[in-house]
Amino acid sequence: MKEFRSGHVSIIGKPNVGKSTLLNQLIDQKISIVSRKPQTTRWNINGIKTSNNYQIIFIDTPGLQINPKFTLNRYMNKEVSNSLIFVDIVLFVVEALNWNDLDVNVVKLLKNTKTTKLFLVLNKIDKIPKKNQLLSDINAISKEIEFDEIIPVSAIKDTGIKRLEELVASCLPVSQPFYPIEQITDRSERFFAAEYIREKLIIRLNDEIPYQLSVTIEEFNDTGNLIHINACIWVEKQGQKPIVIGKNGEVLKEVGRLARLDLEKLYDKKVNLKTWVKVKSKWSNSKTALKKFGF
Ligand SMILES: Nc1nc2c(ncn2[C@@H]2O[C@H](COP(=O)(O)OP(=O)(O)OP(=O)(O)O)[C@@H](O)[C@H]2O)c(=O)[nH]1
Ligand SMILES: [Mg+2]
Repeated sequence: MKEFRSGHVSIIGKPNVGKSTLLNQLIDQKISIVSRKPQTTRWNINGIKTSNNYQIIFIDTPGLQINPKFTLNRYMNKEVSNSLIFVDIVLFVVEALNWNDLDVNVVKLLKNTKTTKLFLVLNKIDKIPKKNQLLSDINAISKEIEFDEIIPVSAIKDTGIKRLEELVASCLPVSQPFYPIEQITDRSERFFAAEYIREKLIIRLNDEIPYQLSVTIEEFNDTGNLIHINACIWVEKQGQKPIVIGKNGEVLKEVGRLARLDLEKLYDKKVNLKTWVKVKSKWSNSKTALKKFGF
């Protein structure tokens, strides 16, 4: 019989390169929220993939920022460095043909970290018309830091993902699984409720508002067939409250409806979701507020 392999794999990179999309594709389930705006992910999220021969614990992380100004952003960067402690493999995700200073910033972190194995994952190759363009990209990136493997993928189109998974699994140490085989994440049902609401808000709202809102779950009551959820959306300024609520409450209603549909799929139960909007001035720079919001 083949020996069972198991280990931890951190997914890191600058904002918006598709780390969360990749995690969701790798574990065949949407657990990490995704949007076309940078800085969507705020917390590390474990996604667990178990097969007959291996268990991989993938850690999705926030996009690494350069010189973050707010406490929130510093905490997000700290999540990235925390994810690198005790991992077996690091997946450095970049967007094909879009290398810039933000990627160099990630290289700096990697050079200061002792990693066992480093894979370069070139994502979004579906956007590249001529695949030979990738070669010069790979050559340029390889000058910055040395990689054990280079894997071009499209997280959205599911191209190269199986190969990536198998390569990762073959490099893990022989070990018993860390989690029960049916478990797909270490995060709670409450966590996903807050995250899905935040995702719908990010997608719906413009300008700076997505960066200045946070969601807390004030009540989560599973009655068997139905889950009652009361959620509070926190904004930084009084003027943001009517924008989040919308004319006749239409924004909040639509956000609530879309979040509820996703949550019903995830829990496989009916959900009754109520949302409120409250103001907490300068929460993104307050350690006390950030503690309440889950940091
Ligand atoms: N064309 C294309 N778009 C992709 C691919 N993967 C992700 N995207 C898009 O890229 C955007 C960002 O995706 P995310 O998965 O949220 O990126 P992220 O790296 O997790 O972003 P942060 O959490 O903000 O750091 C979204 O609009 C995705 O749909 C891909 O393979 N091809
Ligand atoms: Mg993300």
